[in-house]
Amino acid sequence: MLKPQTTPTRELVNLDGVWRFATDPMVGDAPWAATLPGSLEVAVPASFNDQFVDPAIRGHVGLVWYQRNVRVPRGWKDERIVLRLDAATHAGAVYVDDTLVAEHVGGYTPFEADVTDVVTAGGEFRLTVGVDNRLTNITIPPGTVTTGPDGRQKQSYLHDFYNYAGLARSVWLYSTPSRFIEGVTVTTGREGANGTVDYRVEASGTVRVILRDADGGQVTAGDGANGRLVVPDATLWQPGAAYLYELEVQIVEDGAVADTYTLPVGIRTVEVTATEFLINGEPFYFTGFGKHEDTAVRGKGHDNAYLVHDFELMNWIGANSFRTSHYPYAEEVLEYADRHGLVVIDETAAVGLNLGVMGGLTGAPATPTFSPEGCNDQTRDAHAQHLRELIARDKNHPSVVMWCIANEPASNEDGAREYFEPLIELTRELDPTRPVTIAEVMFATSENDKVADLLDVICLNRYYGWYVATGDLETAAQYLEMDLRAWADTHGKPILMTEYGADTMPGQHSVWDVPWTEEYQRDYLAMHHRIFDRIPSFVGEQVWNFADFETSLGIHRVGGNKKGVFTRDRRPKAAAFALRERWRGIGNSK
Ligand code: GCB
Repeated sequence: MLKPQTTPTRELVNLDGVWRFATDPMVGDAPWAATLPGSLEVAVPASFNDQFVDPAIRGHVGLVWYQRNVRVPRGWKDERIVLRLDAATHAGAVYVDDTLVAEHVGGYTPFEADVTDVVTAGGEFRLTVGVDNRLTNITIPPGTVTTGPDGRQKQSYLHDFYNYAGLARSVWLYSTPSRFIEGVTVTTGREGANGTVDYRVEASGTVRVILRDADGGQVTAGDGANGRLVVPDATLWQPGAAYLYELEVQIVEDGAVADTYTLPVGIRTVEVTATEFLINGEPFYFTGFGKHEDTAVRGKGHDNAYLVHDFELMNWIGANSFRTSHYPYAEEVLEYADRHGLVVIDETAAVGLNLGVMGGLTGAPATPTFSPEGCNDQTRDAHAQHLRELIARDKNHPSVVMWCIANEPASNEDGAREYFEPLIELTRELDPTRPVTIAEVMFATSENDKVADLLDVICLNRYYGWYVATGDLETAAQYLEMDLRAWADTHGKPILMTEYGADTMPGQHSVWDVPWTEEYQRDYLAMHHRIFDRIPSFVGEQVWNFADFETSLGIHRVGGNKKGVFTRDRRPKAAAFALRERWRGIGNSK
């Protein structure tokens, strides 16, 4: 599914704005059949939760309803008309007047409906979207809904960020000709100084492609739905030095262009050896963060000002990469990374597939994660579907260099291999060009882990000096080094630290190693860096987290997770300056 765009043959209407809103208890049986009752309105794109002060809305579990009227441009009489939602978290049902036109499960990937037959050019329709925020053992991410004594539903989940929901990304109405380009896939390579662009177009009709350089000059062209374009003396897409060509795809009918779509193309290669992560054949060392889509009031709502500011801060601090922890981010984020040369580890929403963590934290006997009541075949089917949608959406982004198919699953438990092996195979089948990884939980060691040999890169989330050996950086350093060396010796694969971090309250200070102080966060990170620099197969460090973020309520969190190097409103803590010194010195490779 192509991201909609305006071209000489396509038009695009953005439906963001302030919509009518109601939660399920406020509406009758068929809320789509009439104007929603009440006077509530809600901003789109944004999670609904924090926009309201009523706790019953913020914490509502179940369906919420979004509605607005839409006028179809009058010039679209002979066009194919499509309604597209960039995301509905976690499931959406879309009605055009009284007709259900689309249903979708999975909160972070787009979906669309061909509405040509149910709307009229020049006419108006009532667009209603029911959004369900419930997570169960067969959704990705998983969760549990229970019913309290008063009949109210309660949502619990095993991931450490607030279950923001709603329409957090844009909604669009767009037109295409009736004969249209459905999909484009590009993979790029190098032959000496030349670049190669292998392309595959899904379309009925005669296909022609034109490749232009960044100045708009034609480089080469090709005929047919599949082919290889050769770019003499190609300018590569490189970390920190992005360069994008443009592939214009056309359907040509009787000598005229019937449809056209333009895709930015970065020519680059990614490979992994036993000790290195290579981009364009050069060793790449990741510096950066695990991030979140999280800001005050908007929740997970995509916001272009935060997009720009976050990338500016990452550039300031010397971060060359980030992981889309713990779900696919808005496509605008990847497009920006493509244009600005940031390297992305693209993660699925499979977070919290780990019932053992719960046991570990509460002292309760752990329930097996991979079991009929836990993550079962249906969960895996949902996970597979999510992978298909993610890779279909993100496969063409040069910034994306690796798929992370889960965060901290119980890869040490029985059943993990049976659960993950088919998903890893599926990922490779869908995209043979990028390495595959999982971010490994601390309970999964080089000895008891059941999936690491199937992965290309070992990504480790570790909290020595925080959850383990709290306040004792010397002991923490010993544990860390033992752990990393054991992984290096056992697997012979590159190792990337995808999480290490310490909660920090800005303004707390101490001359000793006192957790929560700004000095402790700084020294904790410095201790890690000393150890990382001793491990030859180490390929990068991504601190947890870029910024403080909202979590569910609990005794382990004070106003959310405070492991940010920046506060939630993006002010630097002391550690930011220390990281800047290290990372600006490292550049892209060590
Ligand atoms: C983790 C998780 C991350 C949490 C973090 C923490 O291991 O992957 O989602 O936020 O630890 O701060 O506890």
